[in-house]
Amino acid sequence: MGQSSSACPQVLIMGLDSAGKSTLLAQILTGQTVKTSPTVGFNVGTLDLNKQSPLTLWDIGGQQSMRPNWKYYLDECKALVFVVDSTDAARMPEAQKALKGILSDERLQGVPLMVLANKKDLPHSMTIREVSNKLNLNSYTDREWEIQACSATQGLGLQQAFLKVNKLIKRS
Ligand code: G3D
Ligand code: MG
Repeated sequence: MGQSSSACPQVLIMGLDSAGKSTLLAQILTGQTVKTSPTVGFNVGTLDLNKQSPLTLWDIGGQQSMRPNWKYYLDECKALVFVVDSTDAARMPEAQKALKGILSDERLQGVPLMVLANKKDLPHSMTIREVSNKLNLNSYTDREWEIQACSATQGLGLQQAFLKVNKLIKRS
C-alpha cells in the first residue's frame, strides 16, 4: 500500500497575494498554466516527483484578510516555500515583513525555507542576490534556506525547486 497523503511531509507555499502561488501549484501538479483568481481559503495537492517521496503542498490565500489563518497551517509544516514576485520591488519590504512574521512562529523553528523568486520570464525582474538582500535572508542563520528563480507560468525552475525541498526536508 502506498503512503497515505496524511503521512506525507506537509509543505506550505506562502507569500503575498499575486506572487504566483496558485499558478505555481497548478503548474507543478498538472503541468498547465491555469487562470487563477485570488485564493480564498487554500488549494492543496500531492506532488511525487521521484515516485518515492511524496509531498503535500498547501497554497494558502495571501491577502491581508487571510493572514490570520496562516497560523493554523503551521503545526505540521516540514518546509516553507515562500514565493515572491521578483518584478515587484515596491512590495519587497512587505514580503520581508511577512516572511519574518511567519518564521518567528515557534512551530516553524528549524523548518527549512525555500524562497522562489517568481516571474523571472518578465523583464526587469530582480536578481536572486537582490531578492535575497531585500528579504534579509542572511539573517536566517538558525535554519537551512535556499533561493531559486522560477517562472510559474512557464514551468521553469519548479521541479528543481521541489526536488531541493525534498532534500532539505530529509536533512532537517
Ligand atoms: P497568488 O496565488 O500568489 O495570489 P496567482 O498569485 O497565482 O493568482 O498569480 C497572480 C498573477 O501573477 C496572475 O496574473 C498570474 O498569471 C501571474 N503570474 C504568476 N506566476 C507568473 C510568472 O511566473 N510569470 C508571469 N509573467 N506571471 C505570473 P493575472 O493577470 O491573472 O493577475
Ligand atoms: Mg492564490
